[in-house]
Amino acid sequence: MTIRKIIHIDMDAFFAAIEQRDNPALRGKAIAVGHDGPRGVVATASYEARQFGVHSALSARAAKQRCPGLIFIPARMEVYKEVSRQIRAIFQEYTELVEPLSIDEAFLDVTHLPCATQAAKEIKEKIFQTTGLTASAGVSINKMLAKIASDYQKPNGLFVITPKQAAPFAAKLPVEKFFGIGHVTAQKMHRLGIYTGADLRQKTEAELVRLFGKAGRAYFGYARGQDPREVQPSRQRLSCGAENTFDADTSDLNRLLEELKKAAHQAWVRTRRAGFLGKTVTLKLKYADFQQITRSQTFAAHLTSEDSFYQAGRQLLQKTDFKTKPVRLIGLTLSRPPAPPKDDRQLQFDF
Ligand code: TTP
Ligand code: MG
Repeated sequence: MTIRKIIHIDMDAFFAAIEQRDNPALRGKAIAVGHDGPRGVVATASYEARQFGVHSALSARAAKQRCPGLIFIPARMEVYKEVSRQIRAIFQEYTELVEPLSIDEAFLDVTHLPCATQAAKEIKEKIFQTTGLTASAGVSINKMLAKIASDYQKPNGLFVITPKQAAPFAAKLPVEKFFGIGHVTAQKMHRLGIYTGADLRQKTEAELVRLFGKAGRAYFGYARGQDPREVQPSRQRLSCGAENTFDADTSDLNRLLEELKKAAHQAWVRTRRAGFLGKTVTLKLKYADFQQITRSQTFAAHLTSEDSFYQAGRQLLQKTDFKTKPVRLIGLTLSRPPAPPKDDRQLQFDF
């Protein structure tokens, strides 16, 4: 059986870190992102504010009591979403198997890579170079342990739980750290004298199922450092493009280039919004007689600018019959090949 390599990435104090990045006057200060009103709540707090006990979901009122100098900043969701798209584009450079959990965290299955720890290190660096923000990474053999690992050395952490360490690590964990064990279940476990993974291991699977229902089976695995849940990629987009039909058919090169530029721009804006990366450019033409043709070119690397995208379309236009056949529609698309099939043959495990 293949041992999986899972990375969990979680940005540090996400909304607050972005506000401190964009306004140097806020750096080093106790800030909260959220609405400062009678019914306001804290979305997140800078690490400086956390020292005073300010955290997500705390009321603005309570937050200011705990931290008198606290600076409230209104949320700028569009900015946070854009950063979220940037980090997802970085994840996609490493694997198609990316499961976003929230705006600032995701699981990545990198079983196909030679070294998961190296990939995690690179991803952290790329995130910092691209966004100016720090992330914490956890690396392990499954989702549960990878998520616990990313939290272990926050902020700016990188923590690895190797295949050998998985079971002993889980044995030491307090039960509330396990996936899906909330406050109520933890209380019930405590009443039964179960405080850690090691305590959980004393119970048989049948006993756990009797006590906790179907979830008991999962707890049985968690206590041993096992978690069979797969990384579920968000449905992958394979292409991103734009096309327009003209008011009048044309064979005029300048007119066609103008339309091509427009389509390239529309398509490029879409790719940026979706965090989409692709190496293949496809030009589509529909001639006046409704015959439709496509011409494609695949590059060695992802396209990185609107101009290179447009220039590729321009080259492709030369390979068509536009001079002799008037054109009624032009489109330009960036695409990527579907994910390769998973390789189950890996035997060696290098973390
Ligand atoms: P988290 O990753 O839970 O928190 P965080 O990134 O601010 O801090 P940490 O370093 O501990 O990871 O959530 C990501 C963002 O989601 C957070 O910056 C703000 C938003 N959020 C809310 O709006 N409300 C909430 O209750 C939580 C938990 C998060
Ligand atoms: Mg976070």
